[in-house]
Amino acid sequence: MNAQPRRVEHLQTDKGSVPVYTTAVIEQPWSTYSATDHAVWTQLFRRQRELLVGRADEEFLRTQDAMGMGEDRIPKFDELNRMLRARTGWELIGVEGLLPELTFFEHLANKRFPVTWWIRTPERLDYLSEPDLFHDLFGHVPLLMNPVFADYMQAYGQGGVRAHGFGPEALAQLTRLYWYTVEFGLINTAAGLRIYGAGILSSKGESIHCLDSPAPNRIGFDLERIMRTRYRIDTYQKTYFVIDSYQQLMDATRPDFAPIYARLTNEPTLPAGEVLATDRVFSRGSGEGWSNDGDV
Ligand code: HBI
Ligand code: FE
Repeated sequence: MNAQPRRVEHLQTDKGSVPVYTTAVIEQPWSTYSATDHAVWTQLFRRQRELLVGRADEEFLRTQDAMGMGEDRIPKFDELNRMLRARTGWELIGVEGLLPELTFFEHLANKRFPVTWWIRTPERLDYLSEPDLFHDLFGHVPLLMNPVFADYMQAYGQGGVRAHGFGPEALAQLTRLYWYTVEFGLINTAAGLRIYGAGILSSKGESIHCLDSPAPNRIGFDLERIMRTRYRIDTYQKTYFVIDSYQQLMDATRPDFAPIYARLTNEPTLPAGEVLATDRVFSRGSGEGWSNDGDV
């Protein structure tokens, strides 16, 4: 028998909030969710869906519906897995919290997406410093139904496993790539800029900020630029990177990263808020839509 799934969260210590890592793979303890757990799902689901119409990539919203993710109750991993396996060969596995990097990469390389089994409490609806079930399921899972995006996630995991031989700087660069694409990415669609990053999709405030606020930079995707750009985890992003298509992500990730790591060891990292002369900057024109100043 498996042990009882634990709820592994950051610890408050005299050094501040410290992440705790866990490696167990567990069965989703669905029958143990309380009425409050389901109510938190319902409230967050409704709130985000309302906000994300016209903000999220239309494919994300359509796929969420097609998978049967709805507001009524916390979805069952088993049910989502039937659709995922058939479509892209991915499966969800239950985990207790943050995984060590190598463990995380190995799961992705084998098309297993780790989903935290527990959901946040009503007292902390708006901000958590670690993934919970709402972030993982609502934010990450729908795009795993897209074959190109799913291949990117696998390639990322494989790259992560290889990067372990290259030392901490290579790992930091790969983490930035995940951060600025999978978690906080924007996509330039025919209808305008849209959200596809799960860290935005699961956050009310950031869903608004990333598109509506004049403060952040929105810069065209550039692999090496991203791998040099530092980020903050405790505020809204100062910069979002914009892809033209999921194919662009996959194509950028296909080459061997070894020469890139070698080249970047000589380049300084960049602060999150800086704009370079070579950046393709997106801005709101006088009309409604977004335009790309740099590359007309
Ligand atoms: N573990 N469960 C979980 N979910 C994540 O998104 C995650 C992780 N461990 C490490 C990690 N992300 C990051 O280091 C990424 O850089 C890859
Ligand atoms: Fe995430």
